[in-house]
Amino acid sequence: MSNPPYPEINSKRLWRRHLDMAKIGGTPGGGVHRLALSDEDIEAHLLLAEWAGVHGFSTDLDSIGNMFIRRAGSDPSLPPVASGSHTDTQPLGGRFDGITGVLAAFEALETIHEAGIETRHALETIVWNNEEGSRFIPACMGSAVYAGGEEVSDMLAREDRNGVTMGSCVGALKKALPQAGSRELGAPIASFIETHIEQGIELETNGNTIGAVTGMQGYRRFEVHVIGEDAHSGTTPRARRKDAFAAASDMTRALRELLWDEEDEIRYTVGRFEVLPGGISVVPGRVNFYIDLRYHDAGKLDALGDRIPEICRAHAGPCEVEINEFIRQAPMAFPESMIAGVEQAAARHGFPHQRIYSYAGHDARHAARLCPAGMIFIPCWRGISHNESERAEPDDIAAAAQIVTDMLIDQAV
Ligand code: HGY
Ligand code: MN
Ligand code: MN
Repeated sequence: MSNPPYPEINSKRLWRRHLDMAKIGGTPGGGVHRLALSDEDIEAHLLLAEWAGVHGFSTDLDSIGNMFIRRAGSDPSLPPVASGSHTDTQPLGGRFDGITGVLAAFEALETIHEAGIETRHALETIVWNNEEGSRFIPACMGSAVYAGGEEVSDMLAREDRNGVTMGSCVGALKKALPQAGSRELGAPIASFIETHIEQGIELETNGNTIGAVTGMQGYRRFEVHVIGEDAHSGTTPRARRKDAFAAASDMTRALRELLWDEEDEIRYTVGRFEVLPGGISVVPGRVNFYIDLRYHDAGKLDALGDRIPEICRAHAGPCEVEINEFIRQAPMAFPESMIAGVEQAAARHGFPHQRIYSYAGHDARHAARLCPAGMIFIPCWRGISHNESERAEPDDIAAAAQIVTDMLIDQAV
C-alpha cells in the first residue's frame, strides 16, 4: 500500500497537556508525586478520559486497573493497534517519565481522528497501571498481569506501606470512572509502541532526537530482612549485640564488591534501606533493604543474582536473614519490524535518529509477549530521571508523537 498521508500532530496541544498533567501531583521542587492509583493518579486518569470523551473515544478498564482509550476501527473483529505507557511516578519523580508516552499516544489518536482517517483496526491509548512499582511491588504490575506474567489475585492483594491494597485502589478507579467498559486481561493487541524519555545520556551526547529501541536489559530484585535484637546502646557491649544494621551494612558492602565490574555495566542499587526501630540510643533489631540488580547478559545476570543469598547469609553474623527474590526479568529484544518502523518514520520526517538499547525497564517488555512491540526514546536533559529536575524538550516530544501517528496509521489502515 502506498504511504497514506501522515497528518501533522499538534505540538502546542501536546506540550500544553504535559503542563496540565504536571500540575496533578506537582511538587514544590518542580517534579511530580503521583503514586500508582493514588488520588492524584486517579485524577490524571479522569483528565485523560475527559479529553477522550470530547472525541467520543471509549474508555475501558481491566481487573488490574489498566486503562484503554479506544477510537473504533471499521472492522471490530480486528485487535487494536496500540500505544501508551504509564501515569504513575516515583515519589519525587519527573514531569515526563511515563506520561510522555501516554500523551504522545493520545495525541496520535486525536490527530488521526481530526484528519478523518478511517482505520480497519481500532486505535488505542493504553495507560498501564503501576509501572514504577514504588507504592506497590512489583514494577510493571499492570502490564505484567495483562500479559500473563503475574496472577491478578496476588497483585490485587498487594499492600502499600499503609496497608492499603491494590484491589481497593482499582475499586476506587472504577468508582471514579463509572462509564468505563471492562476489558478482559490478555485481550489481543495487534501491535504496541511506547514513547519514553531515554533516562540516559546517549541521545543527548550524540545529538539525536529519536532512539529506535532494540531491546531492554534484564533485572532481578530482592527484599532482604535482617533480624537481630533491639538493645540499649549504652549498656550493651558489642559481644552481646545482634546488631541488624552492622550485619546489613556488611552485606551491602560485600555485594558491592561482588557486583563491581571494571566496565561499569553491572547496575547494583540499594534504594530502600529501613533501620528499625529507629531510636538513636537503640541497637537496631531489624533492617529491611531492597536490591535492584540489572544486566544485559542473561547468563551473567543469573550467575550474579544467584550469589546474593549466600553473600547475605555469610555476613549475617549473630542475626537471622530472610531473602526473597520478588521479580526476575530476562534481557529482551524487540522485533526488527518495529525497530525499522521507528527508523523509517524518523527518516521520513528528517529526525536525527539512531538505534539504542534500554537500560531502564518499561511496560513494552510485557506487551512484547502478546504482539510485535517497540519503543521510541527521546533525550532527557543530562539523562536525569527519577528526579524532580527531569526535563525533555517540546520538539523532541512532538517528533516522537509524529512517529507514533505514522506507525499507528501504517499498522491500522
Ligand atoms: O526502574 C525502571 O527502570 C523504570 O524507570 N521504572
Ligand atoms: Mn517509566
Ligand atoms: Mn520510571
